[in-house]
Amino acid sequence: MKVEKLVEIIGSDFYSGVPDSQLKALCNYLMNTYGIDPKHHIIAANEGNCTALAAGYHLATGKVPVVYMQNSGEGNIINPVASLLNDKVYAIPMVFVVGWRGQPGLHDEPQHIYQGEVTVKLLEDMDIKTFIINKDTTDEEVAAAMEAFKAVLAQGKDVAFVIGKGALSYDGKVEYKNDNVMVREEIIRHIVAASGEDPIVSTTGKASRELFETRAANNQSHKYDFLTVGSMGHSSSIALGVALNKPKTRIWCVDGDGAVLMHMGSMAVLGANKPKNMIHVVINNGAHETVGGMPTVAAQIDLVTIAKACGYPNAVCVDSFEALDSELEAAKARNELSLIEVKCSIGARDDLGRPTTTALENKEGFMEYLKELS
Ligand SMILES: Cc1ncc(C[n+]2csc(CCOP(=O)(O)OP(=O)(O)O)c2C)c(N)n1
Repeated sequence: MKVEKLVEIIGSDFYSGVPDSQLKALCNYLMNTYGIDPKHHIIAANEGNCTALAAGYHLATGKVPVVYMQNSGEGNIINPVASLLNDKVYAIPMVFVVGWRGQPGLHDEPQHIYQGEVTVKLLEDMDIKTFIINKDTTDEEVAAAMEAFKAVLAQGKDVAFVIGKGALSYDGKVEYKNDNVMVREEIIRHIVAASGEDPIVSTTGKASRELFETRAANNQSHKYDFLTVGSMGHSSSIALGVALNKPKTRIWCVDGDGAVLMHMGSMAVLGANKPKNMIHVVINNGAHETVGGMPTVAAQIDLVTIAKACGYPNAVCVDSFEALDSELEAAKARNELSLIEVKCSIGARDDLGRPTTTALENKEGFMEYLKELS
């Protein structure tokens, strides 16, 4: 169905979400229609954050908001859904629009398989009434589902439209760009050159795919890298866990700005622990590039100051390869936690592949390699 029709049928004037490639039509429609607009459309840090923000909208207006998200964000909404929205607590009505990755029967990446299997069950367990929109679902069927949903919403309960692959379309185009010049894949090549045989924990999305392809192009083993293919926002905590237990090994985290924002509390925990053997590189393109390029708020925040305030002894920002190379070497030379924020453009190669090893092979190779290190 056309996204304009879905929006008309839902009839809400406030959307908060974390972008998803499967919801690209909705994200691009919202960006073209509202941009980022405090009254109508806010891209928040994680899906729980969206849910709470939307709850505040309801408290202030009495109206029903929409939260859009990939199904991987279900974990992030469960707490506010169960203990804030639920009708045994505050009975706050909300419409969720959930991109269904890993829909059973359709091929998808490992991180989406189990989440895809439990997507509808989890919503139902959370007492959220669901309606699945697939490619062949008609506008009339969606309108009828929304009519039924209205009675549910009126009781202070929550509902969800679960969106299958290719179910939403939008003819409008949006060009996402910024003024930065460095390309993420090239940044990753420079990090790989500097890190040598050090382990790297990389973040969710194309950064990990580019790291995988960089190793292949260099004829290097993949054993150096733990690719955090799911669990967005947690790669720096994984790296911290490794670093604390391999104190003589330098551990790198290659992070994204969307991921850092998603669970930013991890920076405070990193800063408090100050692992001397960890280098945290945040590639900041101010965007959720992997899922389409929709903005994060990271272009407007000062990550270096945040890191320093969290207790990182060293934090710098670079916007050229020359500065990047020299900061990578400086971080290696000092025996202290360092953050390097790298200003990055928005975009990636069209023919970028996906890891050809399984997630389990990746873990086993990485763990075997860590055994050699102390
Ligand atoms: C909890 C959760 N929500 C949403 C997604 C979908 N998703 C995958 S990558 C990505 C964007 C990551 O943005 P960033 O960290 O800035 O990296 P970039 O893609 O820009 O390199 C999103 C939203 C996800 N994997 N997990």
